[in-house]
Amino acid sequence: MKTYLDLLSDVMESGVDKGDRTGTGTRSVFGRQVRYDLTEGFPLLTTKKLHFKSIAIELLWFLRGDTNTKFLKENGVSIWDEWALEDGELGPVYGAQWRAWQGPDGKSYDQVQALMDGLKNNPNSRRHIISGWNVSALPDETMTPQENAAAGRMALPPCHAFYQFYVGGGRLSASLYIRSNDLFLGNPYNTASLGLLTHMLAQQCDLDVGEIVISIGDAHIYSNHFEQVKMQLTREVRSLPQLKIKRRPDSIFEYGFDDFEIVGYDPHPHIRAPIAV
Ligand code: THF
Repeated sequence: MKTYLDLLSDVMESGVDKGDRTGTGTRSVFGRQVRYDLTEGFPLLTTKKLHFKSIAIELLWFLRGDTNTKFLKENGVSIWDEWALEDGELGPVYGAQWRAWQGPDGKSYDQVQALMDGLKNNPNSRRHIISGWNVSALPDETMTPQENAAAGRMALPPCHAFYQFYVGGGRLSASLYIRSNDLFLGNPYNTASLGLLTHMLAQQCDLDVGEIVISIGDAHIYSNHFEQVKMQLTREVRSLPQLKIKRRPDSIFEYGFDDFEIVGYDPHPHIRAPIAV
């Protein structure tokens, strides 16, 4: 995960300081790409302890088509609480777009099922895509996340907006475009989440895993994370853990948290940082 530390240094050294929506202030660069070879281990950050459960539960929540924090809460995950309504609703965020994109024809489109069918029946396709960027459901930028959710719009526009998958040489690779990436808190989650999804899809399709490639638009470090970043940059990377999937569920929708085991994870201690809302 040296790649990640290099990206942090790049932003600290060559980024520009600017204001942002949350009023916190960031240092950022524009347009970067990082890649991880999944055959070398599971890309779970070792220079800071990550809560794998939050990452896995969030991904299972997307795959359920769920947009209410109730399921997250029941599983002890609070990472979406800041943007939700009192009843947990977030409007048509990731889960809704992945599993039930509403077409102008009144039809509902299940992009994950279509992806599974495509990977199995037409692996060479160049259209293995899941898009979260549904323009018609984007928030009204003059309103708060909660006001948008209450109005049936997304509380936040998708950050990890465009997924593409590729089958070649018996391996499944994944590419993800993240339009705006909180490098200290969000990026390690996004990386591990994409790694986990790729492993799950590969298992369902009887493929081996290949690479994950993440392309970032606005790559930023919040100004109240600078000290944490500096501390992380003093740490030595350690060898990556392995992901074990303990059974093969009948479909991509039937995985549970207990099906996953992270083996050999030996990270440096957690570093606390405030999330910008
Ligand atoms: N907003 C901001 N500012 N950054 C993000 O990364 C982000 N997301 C999601 C939506 N809005 C965002 C939410 N994802 C944490 C991690 C990911 C989140 C939100 C919060 C976080 O605070 N992580 C703590 C531990 C918390 C825990 O696991 O319970 C950490 O130290 O990693 C990007 O998709």
